[in-house]
Amino acid sequence: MRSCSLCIILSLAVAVYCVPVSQVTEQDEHDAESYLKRFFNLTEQEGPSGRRGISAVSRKLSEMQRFFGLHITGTLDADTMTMMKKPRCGVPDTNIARFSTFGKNLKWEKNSLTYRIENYTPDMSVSEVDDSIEKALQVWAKVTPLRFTRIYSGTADIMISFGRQAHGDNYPFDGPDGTLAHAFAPGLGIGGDAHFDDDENFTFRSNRGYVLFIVAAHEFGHSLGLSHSDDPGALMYPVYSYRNPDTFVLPRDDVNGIQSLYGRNSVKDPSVDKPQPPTTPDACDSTMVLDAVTTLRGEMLFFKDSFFWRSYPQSNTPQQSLITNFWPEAPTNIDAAYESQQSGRVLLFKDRKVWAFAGYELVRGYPKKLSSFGLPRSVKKIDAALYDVESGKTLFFVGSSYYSYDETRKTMDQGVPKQVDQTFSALTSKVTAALQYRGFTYIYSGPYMFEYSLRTGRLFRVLRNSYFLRCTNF
Ligand SMILES: [Ca+2]
Ligand SMILES: [Ca+2]
Ligand SMILES: [Ca+2]
Ligand SMILES: [Zn+2]
Ligand SMILES: [Zn+2]
Repeated sequence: MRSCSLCIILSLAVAVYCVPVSQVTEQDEHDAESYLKRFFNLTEQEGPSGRRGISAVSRKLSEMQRFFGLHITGTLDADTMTMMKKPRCGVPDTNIARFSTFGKNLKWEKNSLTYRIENYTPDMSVSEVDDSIEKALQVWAKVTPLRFTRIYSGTADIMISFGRQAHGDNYPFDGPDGTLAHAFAPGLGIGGDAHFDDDENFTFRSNRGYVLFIVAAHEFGHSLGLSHSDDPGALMYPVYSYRNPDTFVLPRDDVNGIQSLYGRNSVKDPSVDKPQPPTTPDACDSTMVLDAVTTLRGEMLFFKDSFFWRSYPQSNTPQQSLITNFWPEAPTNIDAAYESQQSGRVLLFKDRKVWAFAGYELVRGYPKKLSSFGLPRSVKKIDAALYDVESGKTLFFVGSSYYSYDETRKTMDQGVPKQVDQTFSALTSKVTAALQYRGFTYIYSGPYMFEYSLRTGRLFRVLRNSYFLRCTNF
C-alpha cells in the first residue's frame, strides 16, 4: 500500500483511505502558513517579540480545525493538510458559527438588484453560463424579496467576470484548483461583484469539473451579505462539494441566514409540493435512525440522508461531510453499506442497485443489480449489510430474515435465508444498519445499537446511536 503523503498528492479526496502519518515537509509548513494567512487572518507580525512564534500558527491551526470539525491538535496533521488542499472559495473563514453575515449593516438597502455578465469562460456555451448564473441568483430570490434584473452595459450592482491569476483586484487567483472564485460583500463599486477563476474547468452539470451553478450560487451568497458557515451541508460552507444542479434545494442554514438579512419571500409559491430546505443531521439527535454504517480501513462511516460521519480512532469528534464530497457518483439516502476486505472496496446499496468504490472511484461495471449477489429477485431492497471478518461472509438483512454471501467463492450460502432473531437474541424490530468493529458485531434497530459476539451469539450491551457518534452536547 502507498504511503499516506503520496495518497494526498494523488487525489484530494482519498485521504479517508490513508492512515495519517506525521511526515510534514517544509513545503507543507509553508503552504499551511499561506492558507492560514489567507483564510484565518494569520498576520505577519504577531507575538511580543515582533516575530510570529509557533504559538500563533498553532492557535490559528486550532481555529481552522474547529471550523472544519477536525480533531483539534494545533499541529499540521494529515487530515488538516488534506482539508487545506480541497477546492474552495477565496473568501476568508472569519466567523465560526452556523450561518453568519458580514455584519447587520452589510446588506443591500434595496430589494431590486442588477447584475451583468462581463465575459465568458471557454469551458461552457454562452447559454449554459447565462442559465447557470440566472439559476444561481434565483436560489436566493426564491426565499427572499430580492429580485434580480440583468443589464448588458454600464455598471450593475453585481458585476460577474471570469479571470485568471491577477485580474484587477488585490486578490489574484492561484491557477487550477485551490481557490475557485470569490465575491465581495454588498457595497458600492467592487461591492457585490463575483469573480471566477478561469483556470478551473467549469461545467454545466457534470461532476468532472466544478459546477458553475453551485460555485456561483455560493458566491452570490457573499454578494448578498453572507459569510461562511461551518455547517457541512450549507451552501455557504467554504469547501466545494458536487451537488446535482437539477435537484438542488437551498439548505435550511442558508435560508435562515439570508432571511435574517432580507426577510421572507412574501409572494406565495404556487407549487404546493415544493421540496423543503434540507437540514443537516445532528449527531446529538437521540431519535435519529441511521441509514447505514460500515468500516473503512479502520475507520467507521455512519450514513444519514446526503451525509456521512467519519469516525477515526485518533479523533474525538467524528467529521461530517456530504457523501458526494467523497463519491460524486454515489447515491444519497442509502439502504446499506459494507466494506469488502477481500476486494478493498466499499459497497453502497440503494433499492435494487449496488455501487462499489475503490478509493474515490466508482468501480467499472457498477452500479449493478442486487440480484448479482444471488439475492432472489423478489428482494426490492436490503435493510442492512454486515461483513464478518472471521468467516469472510457478508450478511444481508431483509425484513425478519438474513442471507449470507461467501465473499471468496462469490456465491450465496446454502440454507438461507435464516431468521434474524434465531441468531440475534433480544432484537424485537427490524435491523436498520449493521457493522463489525474491533471484533464486536453491532446490529442497529432504530435509534438503538445491540452489541453481540457473532460467534457465540451473546448479547453484551444495548447502546444508543450516539455511543460511536460521540455527541458532546448532552
Ligand atoms: Ca458592485
Ligand atoms: Ca484556482
Ligand atoms: Ca439501512
Ligand atoms: Zn465563500
Ligand atoms: Zn477578484
